[in-house]
Order: sequence, then structure tokens, then C-alpha cells
Amino acid sequence: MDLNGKKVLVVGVGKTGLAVAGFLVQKGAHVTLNDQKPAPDSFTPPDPTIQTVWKGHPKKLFLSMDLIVVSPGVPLQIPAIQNALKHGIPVIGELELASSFLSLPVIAITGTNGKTTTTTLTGDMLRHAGIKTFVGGNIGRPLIEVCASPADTQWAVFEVSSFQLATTSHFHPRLAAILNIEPDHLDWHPSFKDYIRSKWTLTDNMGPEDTLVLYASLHPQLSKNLSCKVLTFTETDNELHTAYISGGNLIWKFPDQPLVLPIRSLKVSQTPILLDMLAAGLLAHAAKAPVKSIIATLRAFKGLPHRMEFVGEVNGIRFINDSKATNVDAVHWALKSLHGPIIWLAGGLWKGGDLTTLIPETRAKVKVLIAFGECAEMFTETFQRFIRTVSVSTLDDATTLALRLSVPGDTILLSPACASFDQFKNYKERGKRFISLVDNLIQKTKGEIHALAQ
Ligand code: UMA
Repeated sequence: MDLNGKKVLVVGVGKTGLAVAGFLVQKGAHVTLNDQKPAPDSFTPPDPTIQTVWKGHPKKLFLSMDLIVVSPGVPLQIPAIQNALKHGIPVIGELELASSFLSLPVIAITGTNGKTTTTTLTGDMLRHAGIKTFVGGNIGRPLIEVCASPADTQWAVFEVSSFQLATTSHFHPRLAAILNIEPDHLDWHPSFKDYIRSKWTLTDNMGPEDTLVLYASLHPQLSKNLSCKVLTFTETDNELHTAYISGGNLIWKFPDQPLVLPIRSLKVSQTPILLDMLAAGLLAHAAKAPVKSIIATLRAFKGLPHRMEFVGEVNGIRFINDSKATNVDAVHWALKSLHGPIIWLAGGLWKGGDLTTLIPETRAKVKVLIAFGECAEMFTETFQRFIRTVSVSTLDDATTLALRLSVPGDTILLSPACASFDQFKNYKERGKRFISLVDNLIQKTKGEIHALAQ
């Protein structure tokens, strides 16, 4: 891709847009940054030659460009993009741009849930084996930075979202994983079908030399013949698959040396994380990491923040932060892995999905749902016929009320099934807020108990 002298528009001035703009300038492009938001108070572009256009996406601006690079959060349906496409102006994403400049072999990981855990584990396994590895993508580090990674880097491990895949056509990972596909991001994708199609884009350029690691129950979803090798993994005890769970063990049928790892030797045991471990083991083994690096990485892994994270316990009441559960499927797994009674805190910015699939699990385990944020009413309307529900404005109110309604033996679970952007910068900020609220409540309660004892 020759960018020298080309007029390139970068849409979205977030982490991706800023990194992409800097890269494009180095390649000799004339870059304009564009965002729907007004200019932030103290904004300095990554290079003084970069122009900026704020407060909207003017069609005229888009039409004056040779190339448009969109940030993952910008929906392709916005009129200016559709209009540019109609006029034959190429619209690509960061993944497509990075692919054009990349000589490293790539391991790409996608799925509705578990991407970040699997990406982290795969990267850690390779690094443990002394393999120089770049880890980035949706996990938080812009993909384009891979193009500046040191010359001795051997593998790039990318977490890729459906948004990133929707704007690529030449991306060719040597190893890839699709962990699961459940309804999500239906506020960005025109339909669930479109979301599924976007996930499968990952395999478009994979050939006989390449390997796809696939969650076993996605096999029937295959709408096309894959020419790459396929390794399947599952939580069920089924030797037909390459990796599975049996008799309290994680099992990988590696041809050279089968691996059996007792779950009791691990620090985490929730099924979704075990599945991520199976997938990461398959990927790392295919990238030539030795079994000892796979074992050491899995034994050391304590889970990632904001994913079923144990926050604390006071008076026999446990607090779990699962702020990363931004879709219905993630909440399904959270409820499944806990014993009742649960006080469930949910809500935020709705992205679509079918909440009614949670009814059986909530009826069995949830004693009260406290809904907060923009779609609180939708949650109470869905569940009020089955369980006790309360609607409040904020996470702060929800947490305070949860403590008031709890008794020893209860678990207070933040697992929102929604994005956080109505009230927070991202799911991390929401999780951190919950942790700080819980810490304060625990300190206060301890103080009250201490005062009573005196
Ligand atoms: N914007 C517009 N017009 C629009 C929509 C957004 O101008 O119509 C602007 C916003 O005003 C904002 C900018 O776009 O200024 C933000 O761009 P972005 O949403 O693409 O965010 P980045 O900061 O570039 O972060 C992105 C990913 N964000 C999304 O996919 C929404 C990050 O994933 C990723 O870590 C980062 O690139 C680095 O690769 C976050 C995410 O929520 C964690 N991902 C989704 C998820 O995991 O569910 C897919």
C-alpha cells in the first residue's frame, strides 16, 4: 500500500485513531483526524501536520479523500461512510492497514467472550517459552503498533473484535481461534447475521498451512468449507475433539505429547476460563511453545480484573465484580458458575440480545435484581414477573441498596449485560467504581461492628 502523498481521513479520535494517524504521517500521507465530538480542551495531534475536523462527519470532507481509515467503534452505517463507499472511496480499518505492512506471522483470537483472557494466556505462553511476541488489538494496545515492533519479534498475537474484522479483506492469520459467537453489539451491526459473518471473516484468507482453533459447538454454524486445519475444543467429555474437559482434568490430545492438567492444580476453575485455557494451549502448541510453558502459564494464572473478580467479603456477604460481562451470554456464565442467593446488579447501555434466556438461571438463584443506568426499566420489565426487581439510577445507588437487602450467605454480583458508556468511560472504570464502593462499605461496616463491640 503506497500512502506517500495520499489524502487520508482517520475517523474516530480515540486510541486507534491517534496511533493510526501517527503511522500514516510516517508513511508520507496527508492526514486529517475527524470525530463526532467537539475538540477536547487540551488536544495535541500526534504530529503538527495533522489537520482536525470535530463535531460531526461532513460528507464533503469524506468525498475529498483518497482513503478513509475508520476506528473500530465507528459504525459503517453512518451516512458519510456510506456515501464515500458509493463514490468508490476505499474505507478500511486499522487491521487491514496493519496487515498491508506486516511480515510477522499472526495469531488472531476472536469470539463474543473470552478474547482478552485467551489472548493474554497465549501471549504469556509464548513469552514463557522465550518466543519474542507482540500482544495487541482489542485488548487495549492499537494493532498498528505492531508495525513498529522490534525486528526480532517472532509472533504477533492479536485480539480482534467483530468491528475490526468488518473492515478487513486481506487479513491472513497463520493461527486463529473463534471462541464462541453469541448475540452482541447489535447496536453496531445491522443484524446478528452480520455479526456472525464478521467473526468468520477471520478465516477468509486461511489456507492448508494455517490452523483454526474452534469451539466445538460452532462447527454446525460453518456456512463455508474451510481449507485450513481445524482443531476443536469443548467443555464436554468428548474424545473426538482435540481439547476437552474430563474427570476434573483439562486434556489436550497433542500428537507428540498428550497433556493432562488437573483443574485442582489451577487457581481458577470457572468453565468459561477453562475453555479459554484449552484454546490458548492449542494455539501456543501450534506456535511451537513447549508443553512446560503451557503448564507453567496456566498454573500461574489468577484471572483478569473485572471478570468474575472476587472483591471481598463482609459478614458472610461476598462481592463479585464482573463488569466485563457486557452481553447476555457473559452473564449467563456468571450466574451459572455461582451458587444462590445472588443479588444481581445489571444495566447500562443496551447493545441488544435476548435477556429472557437468563430467566431460568435468575429464577433459580437471584433473590433480587437491582437494575441501574439507561436501560434499567427494560431489565425490571423483563424480570419482574419472575423475581423481585428494583430500578435505581446509578451503580452507587445499586451497590448501597444491595448491601441493605443482603444477609449472610448472599453474593452481590455486578454483571451488567450492557456496555458502560452511558455512565462510565469504559467497563474498567465501572468495575473500579464498584470495587471502591465495596471497599468503602466494608470499611464502614467494620467500623460499625467495632463500635458495637466497645
Ligand atoms: N466516534 C465518532 N463517530 C462515531 C462513533 C465514535 O467520531 O460514530 C468517535 C468517538 O467520539 C471517540 C472515538 O470515535 O472519540 C473512539 O473510537 P473507538 O470507539 O474506536 O475507540 P478507541 O479508543 O480507538 O478503542 C478501540 C476499541 N474500541 C471499540 O472497539 C469500541 C477498544 O476496544 C480497543 O481496546 C482499542 O481500539 C485498541 O485496539 C474496547 C471495546 O470496548 C475495549 N471493544 C469492544 C468490546 O470488547 O466489546 C469491541
